Amino acid sequence: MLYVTVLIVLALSCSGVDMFIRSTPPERKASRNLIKKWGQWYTFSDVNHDEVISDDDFEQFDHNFYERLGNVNDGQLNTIKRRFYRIWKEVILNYQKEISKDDFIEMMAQRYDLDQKAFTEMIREFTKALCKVIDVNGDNFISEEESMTDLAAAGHNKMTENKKFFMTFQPKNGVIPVEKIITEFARSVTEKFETKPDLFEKAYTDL
Ligand SMILES: [Ca+2]
Ligand SMILES: [Ca+2]
Repeated sequence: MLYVTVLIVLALSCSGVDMFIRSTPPERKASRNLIKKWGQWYTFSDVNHDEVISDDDFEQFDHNFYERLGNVNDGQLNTIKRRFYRIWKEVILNYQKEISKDDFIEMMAQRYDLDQKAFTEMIREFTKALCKVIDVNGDNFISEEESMTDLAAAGHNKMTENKKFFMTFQPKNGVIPVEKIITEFARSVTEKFETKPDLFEKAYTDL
């Protein structure tokens, strides 16, 4: 009997069962919560609402944003813009021509699985570069007017909703520190499970 059992165990360990176990891909570290957040981020970044993110979205944002500022041709603004475009192209498109929502989520999951610390750092750098664009007067605070310009350029034109979006971040003396936005956004898209209410998720639902 013992001999038979040993044979069965041996047979199983050499068979497809073992092969199956070994060939099962490692479990994803990204949680459902993160996948949901990356999906929201994707939707928000699809400026022209055609359900795909491409250079067109950046160009539309850029065009709207600088048109609102009166198309100033300022060397420093151009440098800030170019820097944000480089990081946007890398983080959002991974240097591709366009990206679908599913591929975007898969790309974020792979980056997150590879190195969570580097992933968070990438998100912080991305948000920092974006805030440099939005913070037109460069005082490291986002005013209501700056926030409105950003949202309108990103394809959101309802004043009341845009104001609600801004108020979600509980401005003090009418402004939100850039650092708060960086921290809140990084938390939103890098925390496996929410440790406190996600201001970005709330803000998106107001739009
Ligand atoms: Ca688009
Ligand atoms: Ca400012």
